Amino acid sequence: MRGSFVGRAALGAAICVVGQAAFAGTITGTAVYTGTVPNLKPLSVSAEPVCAKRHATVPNEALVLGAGNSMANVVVKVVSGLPAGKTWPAPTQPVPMDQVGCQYVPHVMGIMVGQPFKVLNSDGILHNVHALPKLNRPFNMAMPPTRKDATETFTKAEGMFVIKCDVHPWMQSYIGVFSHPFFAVTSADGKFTIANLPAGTYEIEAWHEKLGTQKSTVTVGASDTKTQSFKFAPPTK
Ligand SMILES: [Cu+2]
Repeated sequence: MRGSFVGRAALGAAICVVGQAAFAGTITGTAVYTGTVPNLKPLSVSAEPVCAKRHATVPNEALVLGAGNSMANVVVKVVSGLPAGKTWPAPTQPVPMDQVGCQYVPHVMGIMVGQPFKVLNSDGILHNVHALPKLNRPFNMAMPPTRKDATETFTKAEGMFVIKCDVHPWMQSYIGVFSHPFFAVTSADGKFTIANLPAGTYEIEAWHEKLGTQKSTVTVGASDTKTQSFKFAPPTK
C-alpha cells in the first residue's frame, strides 16, 4: 500500500509539472485586412542578370494577403505586463534570412536579444546586407558570391527596423529584436499564437510595415486561451 501511495504522489507531481507547462496562458488571433486591396506591381529584378534568369520580377511584399484577406508579415508582441525583473535566455537556434532570386526570405522577422541572426546567400552573387537599427549597432556587410553565410547578433531590444541591399534597391526586409519570447509573425493565414504566458494582463501590439501599429489589452489566466484579432486598413483621408 505504501508503494502505491508513493507512486500516486510521484504521478501527481509529474502531472503538476506538466500542468505548469501545458496550461500557461495563450493569446491567439488573426490579422485581417479590411481596406480596398491595392494592385501592387511586382518589382523588376532586371538589373541583376543572375536573378532575372530565375524570374523577371519578385512580388511586392508591402501587403501580402491570404484567403479572406488574412495578413502575412504582421508582428504581434507583448509590450507590457510581463513579470518585472524576469529575464528569458536567447535561443541558440539562429533566425535565418536567405537571399533567393534577389529577394529576402522571410520578409519580416522577430529575434531575441543575443540570438544568432544567420544571413544566407543562396544566390551566390554579390549582395550587401545593410541593417539600419537605431538602438543597436548598424551593420553593412558585403556578401560576395563566395560568402554563403554570415552571422550577426543584436544586443538591445528594439522595434522593427529595415534591412536593405545596397546593390539591389528593391530588396528590403524588417526585423524586430525582443528581450522576451512573447512575439509572433503571421504567415499568410494571418494567425498568431503567443503561448506560455504567466497569468496576467498584457498589452499587446500588432505591427505592419505600411499600416502601422495597433494595441490591445488582454487578460489571461494560468490556463486560458484568449483570442484577440486585429483589423488593418489604410487611413481614410
Ligand atoms: Cu542584393
